[in-house]
Amino acid sequence: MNPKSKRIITAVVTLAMICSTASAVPGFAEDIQTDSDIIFATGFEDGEGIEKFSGRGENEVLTVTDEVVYSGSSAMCVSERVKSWNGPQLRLDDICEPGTEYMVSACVKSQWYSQINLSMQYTDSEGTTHYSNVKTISGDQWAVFKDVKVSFTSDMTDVYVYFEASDANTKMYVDDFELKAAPSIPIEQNIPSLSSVYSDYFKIGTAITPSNMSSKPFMDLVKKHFSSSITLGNEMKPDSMLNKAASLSYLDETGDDTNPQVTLSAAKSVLDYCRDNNISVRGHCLVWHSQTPDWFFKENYSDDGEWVSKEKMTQRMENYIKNVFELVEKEYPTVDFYAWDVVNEAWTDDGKPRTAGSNNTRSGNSAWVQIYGDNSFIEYAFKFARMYAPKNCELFYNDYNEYMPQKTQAICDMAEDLKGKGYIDGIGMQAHLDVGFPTASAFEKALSKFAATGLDVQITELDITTSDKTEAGLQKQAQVYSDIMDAAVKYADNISAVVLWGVTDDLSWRADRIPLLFDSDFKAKPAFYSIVDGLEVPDVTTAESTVTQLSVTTTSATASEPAVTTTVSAAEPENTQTSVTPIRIYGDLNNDSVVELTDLTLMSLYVLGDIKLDEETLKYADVTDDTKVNLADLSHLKQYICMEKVILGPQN
Ligand code: 9MR
Repeated sequence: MNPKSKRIITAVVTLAMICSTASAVPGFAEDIQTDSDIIFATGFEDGEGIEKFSGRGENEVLTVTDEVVYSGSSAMCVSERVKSWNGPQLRLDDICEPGTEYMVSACVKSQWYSQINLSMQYTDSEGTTHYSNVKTISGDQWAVFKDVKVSFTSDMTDVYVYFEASDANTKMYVDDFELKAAPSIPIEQNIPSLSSVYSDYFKIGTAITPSNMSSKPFMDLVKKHFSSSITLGNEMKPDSMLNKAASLSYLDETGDDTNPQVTLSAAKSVLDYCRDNNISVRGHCLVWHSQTPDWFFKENYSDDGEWVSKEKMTQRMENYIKNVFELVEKEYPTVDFYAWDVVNEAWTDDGKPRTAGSNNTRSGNSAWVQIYGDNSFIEYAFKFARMYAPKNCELFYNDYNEYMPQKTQAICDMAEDLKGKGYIDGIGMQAHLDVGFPTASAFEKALSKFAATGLDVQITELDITTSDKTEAGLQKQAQVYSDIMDAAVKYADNISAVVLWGVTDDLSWRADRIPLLFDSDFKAKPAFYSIVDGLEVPDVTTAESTVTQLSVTTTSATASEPAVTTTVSAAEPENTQTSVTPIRIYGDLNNDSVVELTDLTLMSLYVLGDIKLDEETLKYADVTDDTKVNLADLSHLKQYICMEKVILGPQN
């Protein structure tokens, strides 16, 4: 059914549901818990609380200072840092409970301009230590981390929260540290369930990680809206599944260095949840240049070893894929792994294989290309996946920026070839989008080409960023979400699943540009309503209330298509005490106050002659400051994005 024609019933139903919520759920407002338990808090006045912190390296000295403070008269000073990862840490598993969500607030400053990370460390049940950045703030002023959510599970030990700064050899200061239990906020029960609303079209799913499971409201949202499909955000990627210690032991015992051993330990809590709640899983992902350890590709499984030969790597790849499918079948025989991303992100935006090398040395490089010389490893991966995957499991190629014309073509060509060989079932469009780029029609164009291959298509990682966090910005985001979902419904016959990359904005990988359907208080955003309005709500009866469907006609609002060269309104400054007027920076082509891949994409489209840029944008695109915008600027911007130390724009 045409999605537009379905906009008859439920724009109003939704409105009725929102309006009815307060009265339909008695005492709803009062139920929201706003007070939280403080576990530990200190402003370091007179050195109070400093003994709870320790240095992460061997050298740091933690003292009380009155020279650099955020509030009061004291702060903690961390000196003698010799590495960027040196900094203060606080052990959590001594003072917090597993499976419970906490919030950390702190003001942190580096002596000079720096990128400051609030991160976590834990040791898993197999003794491996893991580190993850939870939130990053850059600048030369105090970074104010406010209510950053942290949690851990019962199989994690030696759990720490810590701060690090990208520059070594500088002092760090911490003030107003607070650790408290997160409040449990009830979710909105009286809104339609996304999975149900779209049940006639395709599965609706999301990506979660084990730490999300500590939040009851978060998991309530998962259950209500995304219970048709779950992807593990990180825990079924090669670096989580490949078990180096077991692979080395196997090599020791057998002399065979072609049989990498695998584990599902990182994925356990989420997979147990899917099993217990009968939720289907998208396996993500088997073969990828990123989040894959170097030792997998090296002689003797040594990070510093020589690259192995193509023949040996093909044997390793076959055994690895076989071992993953066998382990999944052994440990989770009842879980429906209905799809697997067999190969992830192998084509560049201009439709070429990636550059050979280690992604761990230089971001974006591919060890697969290093060994095979080209993208011929893709066919091997699909061939082995087909050999070892269960019959009902669909095998996908998955990628981002799928709408870049040369990339679309490269994926279609590859897919046609693999389809002819019977190896591939579907194409995954990650769909990490922004309100300013690409247009929904550009996205739909790629979707239509993928659909034309006759393969299944899935939108696998949908999120749409906006830097404008005002009501107008949220409305624009809602419109783009609506346009993308309309395109998906239009091609519903070819699409089996649409998966969001996360649930609430604050826990998204792109949290600073609030790309998801629910906010940090678990409330549905305009984007949510924009994608349910116009579709029938199958059954909205909830334990709390019954909503009557109204048969009143309404029309949906339309917004003009976002132009490529957007005039972006000021990004809302986050985690700063006073608001600042954003200044346009060199390299920021879409004027959203950050320089990142979207800007690179825009620049490459311009350099290829596919789009035009206005004069103002061209000024900021001239990152080499030579009054031209050409390949040199593209390469310069790419270096910057790959974290190489280059200056964008005029040198002074
Ligand atoms: O969501 C993932 C984030 O937590 C990781 O830090 C990041 C590191 O590569 O990977 C994210 O997931 C990626 C996904 O696996 C593939 N497509 C892009 C996603 C965002 O980077």
